[in-house]
Amino acid sequence: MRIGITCYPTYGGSGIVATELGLELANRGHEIHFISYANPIRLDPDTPRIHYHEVEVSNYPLFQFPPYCLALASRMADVAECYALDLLHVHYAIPHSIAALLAQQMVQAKRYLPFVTTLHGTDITLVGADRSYFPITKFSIEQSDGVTTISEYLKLRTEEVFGITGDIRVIRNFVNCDLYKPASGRPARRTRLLHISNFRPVKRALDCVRILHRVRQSAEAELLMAGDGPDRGPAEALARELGVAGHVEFLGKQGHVERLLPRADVLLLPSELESFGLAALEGMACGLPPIATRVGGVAELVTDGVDGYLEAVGDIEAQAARAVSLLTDDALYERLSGAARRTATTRFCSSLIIPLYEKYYEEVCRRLPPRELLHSAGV
Ligand code: GMT
Repeated sequence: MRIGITCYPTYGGSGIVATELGLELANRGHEIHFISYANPIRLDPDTPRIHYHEVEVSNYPLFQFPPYCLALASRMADVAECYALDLLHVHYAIPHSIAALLAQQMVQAKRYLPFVTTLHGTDITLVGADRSYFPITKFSIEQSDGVTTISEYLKLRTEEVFGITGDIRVIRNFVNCDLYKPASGRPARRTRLLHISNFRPVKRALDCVRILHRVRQSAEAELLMAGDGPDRGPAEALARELGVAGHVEFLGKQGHVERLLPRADVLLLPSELESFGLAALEGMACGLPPIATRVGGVAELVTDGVDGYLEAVGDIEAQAARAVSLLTDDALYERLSGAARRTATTRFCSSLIIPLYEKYYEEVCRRLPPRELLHSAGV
């Protein structure tokens, strides 16, 4: 198929899923066209069958807010025409879904261009539910030819929050288990906790520093903090205040997470809310048991006590106690680490999940309105 993919190209789960999906689809023979304002961070544009089309948003003194959505819609329609795209697949509803709807209408004199919207989390739970975006988010979901969510939890939230009654398909996050794998010959001594996020308040990055501080009262430990965002400065300040700054390394944004993960032992995901928890899955594929919070769709990934731990949001004592036992009990660690890798390979490996997207695309294209109907409706 010839597929146009639009996502936020910056650090963030939805952009990462969209990029990895495009790369996996290209490897399986599809022609993929990324349409966005910048090259997605994990994208290597030299990959065969991958194309990148930049959206240029020109600014004019009259515009207080440059209309990115309109420039994106124009580019989508243009790319769809030039490269005879079969389908647009947009990640994160706002504003990508509306841009796809506009692009669909721009080309409809010639043909029907279907679009699939994948909802990732904050587009529903935070931004979409905001009063100013609610009606248009609901409208764009209803107008999509196909809608997927990354967890059962998010599907239920979408139905609850927006009163959506149409079909929503759950296709969970995935990981390439050949690329994300445990390090061979892991050192016997385990001391490294790792947190990866965009440091937005919802991630509770400061909790990681508090957990490290508590863990160090009974075990040797250090903390790697990968990523960047609004809570990085406050987390650095807290590490100094708690006297653990010498044991926390802030790594900034990381291009190759698959190289970083196998250097750590335990993954911390203390989020306030997480529709799935891609960082935990990538860690599990590398054999890192996650210590996560029992929120959103995380329980669809992590089975408490089997392949990781789930604790209450903000319960530093409980999360630190889990970290101490994983760092100090060899048998426990081996059991959870092996189970974490098994969960990734048997349930969330890209080889299992990508075919679900392919089948869904075929299904969406098959149920397009018949040509005669479109003609009689003036399309
Ligand atoms: O929270 C993020 O890291 C960004 C956010 C996004 O929409 O870009 O991530 C969401 O999508 C990820 C990929 O599908 C999920 O694994 C995350 O759980 C989800 N984040 C939240 O729901 C807070």
